[in-house]
Formats: sequence, C-alpha cells, structure tokens
Amino acid sequence: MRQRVDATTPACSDEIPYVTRELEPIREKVLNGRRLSREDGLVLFQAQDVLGLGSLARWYARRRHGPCVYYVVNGHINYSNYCTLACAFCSFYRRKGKDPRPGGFELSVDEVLHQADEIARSGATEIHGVGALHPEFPFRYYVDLLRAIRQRHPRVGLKFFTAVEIYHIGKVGGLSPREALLALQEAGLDTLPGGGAEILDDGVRSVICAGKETSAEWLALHRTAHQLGIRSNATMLYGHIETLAQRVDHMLRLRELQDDTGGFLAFVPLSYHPVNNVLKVEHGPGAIDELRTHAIARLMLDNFAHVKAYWVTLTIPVAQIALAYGASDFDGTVLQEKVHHMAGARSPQALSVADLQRLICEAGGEPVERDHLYRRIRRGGGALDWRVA
Ligand code: V47
Repeated sequence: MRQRVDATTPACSDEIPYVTRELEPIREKVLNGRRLSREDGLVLFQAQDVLGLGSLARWYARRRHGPCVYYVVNGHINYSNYCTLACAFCSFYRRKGKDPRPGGFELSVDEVLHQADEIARSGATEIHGVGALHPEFPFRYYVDLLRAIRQRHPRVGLKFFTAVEIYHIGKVGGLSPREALLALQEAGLDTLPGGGAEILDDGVRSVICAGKETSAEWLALHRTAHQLGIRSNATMLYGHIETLAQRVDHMLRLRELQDDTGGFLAFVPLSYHPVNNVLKVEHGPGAIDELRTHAIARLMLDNFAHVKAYWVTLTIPVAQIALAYGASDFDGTVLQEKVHHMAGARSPQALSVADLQRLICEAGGEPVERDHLYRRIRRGGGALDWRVA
C-alpha cells in the first residue's frame, strides 16, 4: 500500500517558482526533491514571502498532478450529535438529557438510510458519515447502519466514523479497535474520514478535547486501518491555542506514519470556527494563515498525494485561492454538512457540480471527478449513470 510520487504524471509547468532570498534554500531543496525538515517548516510559517511560498507549493502540486484538481460528488450524514465527551472547540455535540441547549438529534437506521437514498439519488459516489460518541447506541446500530446502506447502494463509497468513534464503537461492542474495524469493514465500511486528529499534541488536547484519545492512539488507529486495507484521511484543526511548532510537529507525525503505511489519501486542514462553543479564542485563522498552512502542508507532506481545500471551512473564495497554494482537491458537493455550520461556517450548504467545475477552471485547474479512492469517474446522461474510469 506504500504510496509514491507518480512519475507518470505529466509535468505541466517547468517554470522555476520565484521566491525572495529568505526562501531560496528551501526552494533548492524542493526543486531537488529533498525532504523538508522541522526547521524548514518553522521558517515557512514565519516567512514574509507568502506569495513565494504559494508559488513553490503550487509548483510542487503541479509536478505531481499536472493541472488536475479533484472533486467528488458526495453528501454528509450525521447520525447523531449526542456525545459522552464535551470538547471545548466543538459546537456540534449535545449531552443527551443533560444539555440545556436545543438541537440534539439521533437518527434511526431507517432515517439514515432515507438520507443515504437522497444522497445517492443526487449521483453521489461517496457518503461521508460522522456522528459523536453516543451514550446508548449498541454496537449493532453501527453495523446495521453500514450494512443497510451497502445493500441499497453497493457502488457508493462509505467513508464513515472518525478514529475516536471507532474506539467508542469497539468499547460498546466489547471489541478491540482492530476487531471493530474488521466488523465494520465486513458490513461495508470503505474508508475513514480524517476527523478527531485535532492537534496531535497531548498538552493541547488536554485543553481543547479533554478525555479524547491521545495523539498516539489516534495514529495507532489509522495504522491499524491501513494494515487492514482501509485507507483514510488526516485532518488538522488549527488556528486556536496551538503554536506554529505544534502544527509542524502534527504534520511530521503524519508524515512518519505515511512513510510506514502509505494509507493516507489526503490531508485536510480545518480552520477553527469559534462560534457556539466554550473554547476561549476570539477568532479563527485569517485567510493568509489558512493559505500559508495549506502551502506548508503541501511541501512538508511529500508522501501525501493530496491536500484538500475544504471550502466549507475555508469559504469558497479562500478555497479557490488555496488551489494556487498547493491544494489539489476541492472536496465535493457536500450535501447536508452540519459540524462546521453549527460552529459558524458561513459557506453555502452545498455546491453543484457546475459550480465546482467553474471554480476550479477559474483557478486555472482542470476539474477531475474522483470517487472516495481518488479513482476517476466517467459520467453518462443521468445522475446515476456513472462508473469508475
Ligand atoms: O474532528 C469540530 C472539526 C472534524 C470545529 O476526511 C471543527 O475528508 C472547526 O473530520 N471549527 C470533523 N473545525 C469533520 C472532519 C472532516 C471534514 C471534512 C472532510 C473530512 C475528510 C473530514 O471537524 C472534527 C474537528 O476537527 N471541528 N468543531 C470547529 N468549531
């Protein structure tokens, strides 16, 4: 499963990216295919030359993917927001029976299936399903949910449950994380979303998500998934109390695991939204910080195929510009997202395929529809008329 730089991808720009003097040594390393160090990452986070950084990251992304920018027709299902944890950054969760705030919900398997039907009818090739650590759902619920969707929609990729949910589901079923993953895989699980990574630093975690699995546990779960052939994403929640060094270290820990397994598909930076939660941070990251973070991720994570510009958290204009800062995946149509909209995201509820294609073209990219495994999708006339190319 080891991933490699795709040497067959056509180089699309031979132009040497222009950078000011402070970034010249790093440019030399990037142009010569040498891995960036922790110190390089810190230099990049402090560099004045944000445009130079962006052009270097864009050059690197184009060397790997040519002009291709990937998108997916997908929808989100949140099966519940009742949670046994109370992460300070999270605006999504509610405590069942104990929360004075309105907005708690839990869906039956039939209700989840109904949402899956609607998403599949729209022509989706992927369903992204996350919830919370529900205090009462039995192990069967999770297996039945996947099996029901898998039976009704055998071709749709099921990207379900963060690492933290997998630990919870395993505990509920009296299973080890590996056994839980195997049972879920047997029921239809294809890939894991990258959530729950937050910042892979246990000091930061003890403030922003006390009680959640440790950094090592998050990484261990993804390692196990990769060993079972379940590929996954990795997120980073940034722009709250973490330091820039902790962001670099987060990337390095992911890079190390990817060297071992090659199982990660994409890195997804998630900019922090400070509304409706108790973490005392006045504002999330600004656009320059967001663009810088995407570009640095592109350069540091040399063994990840894609950095995702997740327009839901970035806003559409910043996500579009992130395509000039090394991102090569615009995510998707994203029907029915809740986690970030409840935290104050002001982006729309969904984008049409025509919008995604237009935004990518306008940024100088060539839109390529992908599925949950980044395989190209070819479409015929109707919404359901699609196949892996
Ligand atoms: O783990 C929660 C984040 C994640 C806030 O894998 C917040 O393709 C910002 O993982 N401000 C869940 N972020 C969502 C997630 C995800 C989303 C899109 C694509 C993929 C993928 C994965 O959302 C959580 C947490 O890191 N989150 N609250 C907030 N206030």
